[in-house]
Amino acid sequence: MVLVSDIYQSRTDNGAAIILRQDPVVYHGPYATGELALSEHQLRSYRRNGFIQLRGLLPEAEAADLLREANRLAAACGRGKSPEAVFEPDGPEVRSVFRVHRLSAVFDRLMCDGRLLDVARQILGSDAYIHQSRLNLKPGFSGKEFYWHSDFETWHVEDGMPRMRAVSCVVLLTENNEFNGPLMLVPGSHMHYISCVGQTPPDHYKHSLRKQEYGVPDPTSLGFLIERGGLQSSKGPAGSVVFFDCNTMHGSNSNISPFPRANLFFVYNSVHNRLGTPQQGLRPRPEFIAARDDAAMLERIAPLHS
Ligand code: 6CS
Ligand code: FE
Repeated sequence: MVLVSDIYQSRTDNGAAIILRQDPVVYHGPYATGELALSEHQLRSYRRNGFIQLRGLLPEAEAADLLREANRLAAACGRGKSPEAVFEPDGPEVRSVFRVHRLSAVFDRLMCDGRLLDVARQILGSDAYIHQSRLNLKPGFSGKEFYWHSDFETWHVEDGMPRMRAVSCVVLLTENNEFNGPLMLVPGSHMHYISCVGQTPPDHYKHSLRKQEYGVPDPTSLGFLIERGGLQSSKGPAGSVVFFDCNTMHGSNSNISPFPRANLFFVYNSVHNRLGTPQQGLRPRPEFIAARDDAAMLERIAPLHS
C-alpha cells in the first residue's frame, strides 16, 4: 500500500499523472444568496465548466478608468523597476504588475466591490482574502504568451495552498478579441489535476512569471483535457469579467496585433484555505506574489455602479 502524503503531488520524480479532483467546485456557506451572487443557472454553468464569463458586468466607462489606472501603475512600476513589475522575456515592456491592490487605491476598492466579492464568496462558501492580484498588460506587438497551466498546481507546490478553494476573477480592461491574445480556457478541465514532470528550480518565480517552463502539463495530459472539453476563449468588451476555478487549465497566445490586451486579476482564496508550507522544501515565494502576512478577510463595499 502506498501512503500518499499529498493528494495533489506534482513535479516529483513520478512523471506525469492525471488525478481526479478531490474538492468541491462550489462550496456551501453563508454567502449563497449574496445580493450580486450568480443565479442558479450561472452557478451550474460555473460548476460544469470551471469558469463563467459575465459580459459587460462593469460599464465600459468604468473599465476605461481602470485601464488608465493600470497604465499609470505599469509606467510607474516599470520606470522604478519595482519588485512587483515583471518584464517581457525578450524586451523592455512590462508584462505584469503584481500586488496591484496594495499599489493603487482604485484596485484596493474594486477587489471589495460587491459585484466581484459576492460571486467569489458564493463560490468559496466563506469569507475570502486576496492571495494574489496582478495586471497582465500584454502590449500590442510584443506581449508574449502564457503557456497552458493550472494556477493551483503552482500555488499548491510553490505556495503551499492546501486545497482547491480559490477563484480567479479577471476584469477585461481592454476588449479581448481573436487578434490580441485573449485568455483561453479548457471547459471541464478543473475536474482533473495534472501532475507535472520536472523539479522546481530555486526562486523559480524569477523565471516562471516571464516564461513558465516547470509546472506546465505534458502534451498527452493536455490532449486528454482538450479532447474532453474543447477550448473556449474569453472574448468580450472591456468591463466583462471572467471567474475561473484555481484548477481550470488556461493560457493565452502572444499578441502580435497592434491592440493591447490588458486584464486585471484578483485571486480570492477562502479564509479556510490559507497557505501552508511549500512542497519539496521550497522557500516561500515573496509576499507580493503569495499573501501570507497581509491576508485579512475582505469587507464588502457597495457596488460603485449597479
Ligand atoms: O505563479 C503564479 O502565481 C502565476 N503564474 C501564472 C502563469 N498564472 C498564475 C499566477 O499569475
Ligand atoms: Fe495563470
